[in-house]
Amino acid sequence: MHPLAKRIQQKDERALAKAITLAENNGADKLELLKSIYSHQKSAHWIGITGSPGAGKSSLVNRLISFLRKKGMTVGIVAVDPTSPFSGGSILGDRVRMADHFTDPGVFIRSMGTRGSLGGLSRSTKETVRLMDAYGFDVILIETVGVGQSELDIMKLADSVAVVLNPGSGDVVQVFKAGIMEIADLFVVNKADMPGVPKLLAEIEAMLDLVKHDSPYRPPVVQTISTENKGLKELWDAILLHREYLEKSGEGKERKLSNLKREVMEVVQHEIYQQVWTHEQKNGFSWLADLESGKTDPYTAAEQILTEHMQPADGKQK
Ligand SMILES: Nc1nc2c(ncn2[C@@H]2O[C@H](COP(=O)(O)OP(=O)(O)O)[C@@H](O)[C@H]2O)c(=O)[nH]1
Ligand SMILES: [Mg+2]
Repeated sequence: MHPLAKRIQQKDERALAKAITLAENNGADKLELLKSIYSHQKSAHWIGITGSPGAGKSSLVNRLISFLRKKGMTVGIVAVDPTSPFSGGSILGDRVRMADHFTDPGVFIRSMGTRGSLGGLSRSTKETVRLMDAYGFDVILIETVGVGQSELDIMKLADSVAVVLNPGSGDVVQVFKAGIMEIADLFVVNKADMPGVPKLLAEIEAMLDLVKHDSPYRPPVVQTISTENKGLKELWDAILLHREYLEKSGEGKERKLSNLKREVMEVVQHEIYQQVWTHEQKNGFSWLADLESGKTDPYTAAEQILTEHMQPADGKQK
């Protein structure tokens, strides 16, 4: 067993932080670590929270943490903010707001940047969530800005996805365009103290009619005012109801399995790429000169690399 895995099991927070860094930086013994913790996961409820910047995701997460702590539940939080590659920006803002929770041993907050995640943001986020799960948090919240494909991929790893929208923001169209509508399990109309709530509610329902017309599950819509700590119970009830649906319908198992399938393929893809890259680097990218002189083309070069990699000249599998 990886030494960090053992310490994580003993609820050593510093070991958890170290393990996440190791995963993020793609350390040499990363797979070893992930193998050791895999069976220690306690199937926490993974909840994704997505929406436009400024929608109130962090405020909501902050309130949800307090709400869950009062119920005696422990919470791990992964804040993914690809718009802040430097350690400042909104991540820092989130940190300040989350400050109340930093001294609480039942809460663990980790911000992820895009830096260092060689295997892709969605992969290192997933690994972080798994590490937190193995540590034993009851609930894991994943906050991400709904902007691109990698954020969409991140949301797919959650059991329940909450999409945060604001009245008067034109969010619904954005969400629809980004393909988030299809993965939403519930909608949160946050800033319900602002004008335009009925219009937004109608827009969401119309959009749901369009997208989810043949599904047995219709995502509920809850209203919150996170600045006033309102609607948190309704939000949590909706999340629990979705969890119940996942269990009863068997969809939860299906989702987990298709996520696992994707994860295996991601690891394979990454490991092969890494091996090929290392090998080619050692050989000084021998095909580069031929590319430059026009003797070969990128596709032939790639084909040769793949062939050579899969069937080495000495006949032994690499
Ligand atoms: N009026 C109002 N403002 C809110 C509400 N929730 C959050 N805000 C404000 O919206 C801004 C963005 O919030 P934040 O949680 O950082 O959004 P994030 O970018 O989605 O994480 C902050 O200034 C919050 O105080 C709400 O329910 N009502
Ligand atoms: Mg935020």
